[in-house]
Amino acid sequence: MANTVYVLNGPNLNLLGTREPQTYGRATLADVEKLCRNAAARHRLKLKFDQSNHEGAIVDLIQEAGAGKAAGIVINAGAYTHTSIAIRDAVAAVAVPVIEVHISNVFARESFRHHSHIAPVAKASLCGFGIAGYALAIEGLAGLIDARPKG
Ligand code: CA2
Repeated sequence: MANTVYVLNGPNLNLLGTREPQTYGRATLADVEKLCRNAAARHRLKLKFDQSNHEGAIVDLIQEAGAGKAAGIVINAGAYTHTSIAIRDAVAAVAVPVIEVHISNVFARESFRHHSHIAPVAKASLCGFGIAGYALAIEGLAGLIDARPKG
C-alpha cells in the first residue's frame, strides 16, 4: 500500500454535478475519480478513492491510510473542514503527507467557510481550481514523494 494515494471526500460530495453547478461545476464524483486515476497513473501511484457522509468513517479511512503507510492522502472533507476536530486530530496523527483540497474558493464565500481545522495540520492546502484541484493535489504529492530522501 506504500504507493497508494487515498483520495477522500466528505459529506454531500456524492451530489457533485447534480446541484449548485455555479459553485461546484457540472462534473460528477465519478468524473473526479477518473481525473484522479489518470493523475495517479502518470506517477505510477495506485489510487483508493472514497466518499462518506459520516465523520467517523472518514476518520477510519485516514487511520487506514496511516497504518498502511500510504503514499499520501488528498482530502476534501467538505463541511467537516470547518467543524471537525476529530478529522483534524486524525490528520495530525498520521505520518503520511495530507493535502487539503476544495473545489470552490472557500475564501470568496461565507465567513464560516474561511476557517479550516485541517489546514494547520495538512502539508498543503488548495482551493478554487474546480475539480482540477484534485489532480493538482496528486501532482504536488508526487513531487513531495520524489523529493523525499531515499533509503
Ligand atoms: O469547495 C469545496 O470543495 C467544499 O469542500 C465543498 C463543501 C463545502 O461545505 C465546503 O465549504 C467547500 C460542500 C460539498 C457539497 O457539495 C455539493 C455538491 C453539489 C450539490 C450540493 C452539494
